[in-house]
Amino acid sequence: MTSNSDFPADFLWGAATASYQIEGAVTEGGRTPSIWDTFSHTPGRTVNGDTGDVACDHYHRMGEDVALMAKLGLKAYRFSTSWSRIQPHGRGPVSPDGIDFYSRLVDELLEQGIQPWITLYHWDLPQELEDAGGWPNRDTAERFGEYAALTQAALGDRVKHWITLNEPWCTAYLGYGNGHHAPGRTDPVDALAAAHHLNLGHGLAVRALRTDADARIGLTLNLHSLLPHTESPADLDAVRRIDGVGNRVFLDPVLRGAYPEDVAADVAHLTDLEFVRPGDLAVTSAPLDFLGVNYYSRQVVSGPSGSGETDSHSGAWPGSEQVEFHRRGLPVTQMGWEIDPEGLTALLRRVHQEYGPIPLYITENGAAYADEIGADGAVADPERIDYIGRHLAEVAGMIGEGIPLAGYFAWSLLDNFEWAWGYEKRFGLVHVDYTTQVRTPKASASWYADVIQANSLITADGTGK
Ligand code: GBH
Repeated sequence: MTSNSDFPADFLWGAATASYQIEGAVTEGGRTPSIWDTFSHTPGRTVNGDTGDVACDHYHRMGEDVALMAKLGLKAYRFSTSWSRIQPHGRGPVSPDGIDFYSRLVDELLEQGIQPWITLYHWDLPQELEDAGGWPNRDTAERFGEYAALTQAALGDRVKHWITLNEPWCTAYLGYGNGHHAPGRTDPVDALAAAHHLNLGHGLAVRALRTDADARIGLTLNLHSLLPHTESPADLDAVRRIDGVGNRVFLDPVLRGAYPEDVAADVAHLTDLEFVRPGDLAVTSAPLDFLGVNYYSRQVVSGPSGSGETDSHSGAWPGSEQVEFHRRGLPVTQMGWEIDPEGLTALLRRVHQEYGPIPLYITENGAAYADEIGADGAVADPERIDYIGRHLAEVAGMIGEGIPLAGYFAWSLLDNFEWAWGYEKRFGLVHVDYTTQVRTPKASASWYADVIQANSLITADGTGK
């Protein structure tokens, strides 16, 4: 039987994590500190002073975690490698213990028939490279290309799916613009230079990874799905600006080989982009096999009006700090992010029309809720099932209209260290008790397993829920 709720036979069902959010074991196997170790250990930077020192202790419980993935029936697992675990000084030789950890993980995944999808950079820059200037320093891009080559040399015989960067918007603008993320720097020109060097590092990594003709290589962006507050010229211009510095600054150099001219004009009072050197755009635009998109919410923006909020966002939008963000009063998740599944379709339609044809994957989508283990020992999380189900319905619809959407990775496999929010926010399909490290699959985990098995949103009990 086929219906609108069915997925193509080869649709890739996955779940995702990131190294610093789950591994712990931060001083083991030759690993040196990353910027997130430094940042989380700096008083006032994370909620409750939480750090990733132990996190989900995945480094020591990897076998158990792969068994959970197998029970879920995952076809693919997206995880990130910790740069300072693999190459402790950010340059020079690899750590055999670091390689060994990921090598064992890859072997266990393959044994269970789960495709390993490696993200090479999910925000944990080796502190030594930050001390040398971090992403605003061009050399970091070169170092990243080298680390990509070393990681592939160690794992590329078994790993064929590679994502260079996770959400360079966050690294550049939250790390160097508003300082909400490591390394906590706040300079708009540094933020823009970081954005360019991330794009360049991406291109250098693609070049390195292409030495394996079988490698499938992509980039994951947290693209912003935007609506104007009103149809006024000022609000439409706010959409253009946020789309420019938030989306097109990352899409265009990679998929079109050029920076958008309107964004250069928007930031001209800050910088003439002297860090973009001749030849760079040929590197950033190396052909890609897929684009990964992480989607959580849609944003409504306006020009300066006084009725929205700029605070939490200013600094995250170099050159467009005056743009305001508005709430619509939609239901929100534990993060306070409004739930808007249609925003995903609007976003991917646009990406497909303007940047296609390129295969697309949802490399993250999910929701945080304050999940607790009930008296019966189970975790009921109907809101998460509803959130993921509604987004998957959009995915099915998009496939139906011909958008080349080839897979979906739920964020996240496990509850984990939610960056500046610490352990308070729980995104997992699997609950983690941070005292005992006991894993308890939530109701959403068995629901997701049913969806995967049925390859359809109409699950075993026929309700789709
Ligand atoms: C991802 O970042 C990360 O890749 C992942 O590590 C993380 O755990 C996960 O998401 C959950 O946070 O304030 O309503 O305007 C997502 C980061 C989320 C940043 C959405 C911008 C804007 C939403 N982005 N956010 S809103």
